[in-house]
Amino acid sequence: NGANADIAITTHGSDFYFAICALMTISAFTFVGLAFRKHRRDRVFHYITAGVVFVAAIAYFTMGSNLGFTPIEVEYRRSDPKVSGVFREIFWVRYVDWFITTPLLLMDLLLTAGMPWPTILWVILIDEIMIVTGLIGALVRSSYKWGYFTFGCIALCYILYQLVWEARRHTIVLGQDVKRVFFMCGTLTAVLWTLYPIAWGVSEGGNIIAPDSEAVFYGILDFLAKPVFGGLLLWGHRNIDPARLGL
Ligand code: RET
Repeated sequence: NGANADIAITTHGSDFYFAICALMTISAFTFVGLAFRKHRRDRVFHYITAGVVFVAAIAYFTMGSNLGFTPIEVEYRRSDPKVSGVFREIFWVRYVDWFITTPLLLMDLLLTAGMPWPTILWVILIDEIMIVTGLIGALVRSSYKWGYFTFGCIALCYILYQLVWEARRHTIVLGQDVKRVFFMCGTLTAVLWTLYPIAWGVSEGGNIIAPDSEAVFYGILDFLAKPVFGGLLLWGHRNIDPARLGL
């Protein structure tokens, strides 16, 4: 286990990743199954949300199998700051997952709010910048990594502003059901997404917590941000006609 990395997940970490993989897979099939209850033209939120958890299931399968990572030298060993040549397992596959799934999650929210396409595409572009800066920062050994992290945090602030302010105000004219589901899922997203840079800071960033703890931290966040978020969103949409949102 972790022959290439001095600091890698143990079998417990691997088991945890596989457990999340199972939960993602179950939710994916559930969301697809629920789509059949709707007319074909009214399934957009089911397809987007099922896609999110399918992609996550594959990413978690990869991490559980101890693949999709590269060893990156860390500036110090947690137990002995003077030792060099220590490598931490950095899962780049996370960012492949997020690059695909975070735009889909934003589409879930911004389409619910009836935002115009130019705004949606623009916010997604900013989101891609956030994910890529996180990836580059994670792969950088030196403290320049914190520069990338800062760019990513600025991007996140802009996204949260769009969600919490612009998009939320946009829902006011769309009726109680839309307002309610957007408020619930938007708030959940705002809280959870703010915790990701903290997880990054103590894992890929500062190498403060062990990769097994990283598995639990990101794993719980991803579970809440994808299957739980998705379930709430689809439930909230049960009586909403997508035509009302211009879809
Ligand atoms: C990084 C590091 C750079 C700074 C910021 C980050 C934010 C990441 C976020 C990820 C969200 C992921 C989700 C995954 C799906 O479940 C890239 C960690 C701000 C917000 C929701």
